[in-house]
Amino acid sequence: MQLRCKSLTFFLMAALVLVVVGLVVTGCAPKANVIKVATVTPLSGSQAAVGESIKLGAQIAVEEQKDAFTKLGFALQLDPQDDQADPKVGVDVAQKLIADKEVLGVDGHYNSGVAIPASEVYKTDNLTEVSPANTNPKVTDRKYLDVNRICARDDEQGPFGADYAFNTLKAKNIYIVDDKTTYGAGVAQQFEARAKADGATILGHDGITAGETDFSAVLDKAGSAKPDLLYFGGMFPEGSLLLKQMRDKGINATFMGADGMDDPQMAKIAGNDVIGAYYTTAAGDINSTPEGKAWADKYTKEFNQQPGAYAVYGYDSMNVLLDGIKKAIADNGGKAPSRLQVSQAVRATKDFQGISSKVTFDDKGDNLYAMLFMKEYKTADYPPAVIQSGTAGQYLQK
Ligand code: ABU
Repeated sequence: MQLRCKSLTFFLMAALVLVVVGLVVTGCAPKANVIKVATVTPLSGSQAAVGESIKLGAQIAVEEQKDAFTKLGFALQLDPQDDQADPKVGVDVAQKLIADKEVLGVDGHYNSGVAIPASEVYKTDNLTEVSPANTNPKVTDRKYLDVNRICARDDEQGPFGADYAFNTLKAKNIYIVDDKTTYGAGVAQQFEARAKADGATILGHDGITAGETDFSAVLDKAGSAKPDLLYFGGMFPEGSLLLKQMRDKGINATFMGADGMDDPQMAKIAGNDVIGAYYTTAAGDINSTPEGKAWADKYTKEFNQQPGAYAVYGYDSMNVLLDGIKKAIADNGGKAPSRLQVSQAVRATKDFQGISSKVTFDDKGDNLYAMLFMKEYKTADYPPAVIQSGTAGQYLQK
């Protein structure tokens, strides 16, 4: 009898081992409850530097929160994706993320022109997005439950720049150039509307193409109009070259851009020609608070490079997302929440204390605490000095 019992135990143990080995070999091993959160930013192409820094900021947040998720019974994983700053690629990435049911949130995108079409895909299954840097009004004006941003909007940023140009820099005659993208043309149009309302004369408004490197034609036209100030709506790869070529041609108008210029690459490309240039941005000076400086030091130590302007916004956006997921898990009795439950929890974010800013979303997904900053390159060193700042809402286009 004892022998039969021992044989049975041996048989059962052997069977268990075989089942486990079989599951592992066939890839069907029982998995921990996985929750994935994605970053979607440009990780290749001319805007890769800014996209990489947002991703690395988000990576810090995920690493910090892994233990908390383990205690809740979930394996938290970062899923970094490259949208190449291209709307078509962004939509393909969005479709891939929608198909992966373990993905519960997206930290991104960087480019408004990519985020807008991609969000039409996320919307099909309520996959929530928190953007660190999309500033075009349309991103949130559609009032999608799953689209949020923690930064300011271009119908605040453009007017903020125009008021500063007209009232503080006393620029009365202005020439505008934009890169014809959703973001660049959008912020330039918002700038133009407020500058005109302030009383400025717009001498001309031309477009360049993203990826172009020779701006002679547009600069010859702008230079002959003799503006006090040239405003550029677009990104740092083109804006920095435009500034450099403007100075090479002897055009000494003041240069002003928007937050597409807010990257260490601007000074690297434009060199000393960057001195005296202004830009508005939704990203503050990370070193202006002790918490911000400690975070920047951690980033620099971990990745051996200084954080780009929006890196900490990538970190804060990810933490807003993870906070919402944790609340949705709690509301769901400790079980994995649905994407809709996560979207609802994220939208309900109130007085979340990030490093860059507090976050409370309004009914559109805009952050009531968003700020705007005017930066001026007094030397060719990044980051340039913040010379004015204020809550973004006060500048909203009238
Ligand atoms: N706001 C910075 C540039 C990114 C974008 O909104 O397109």
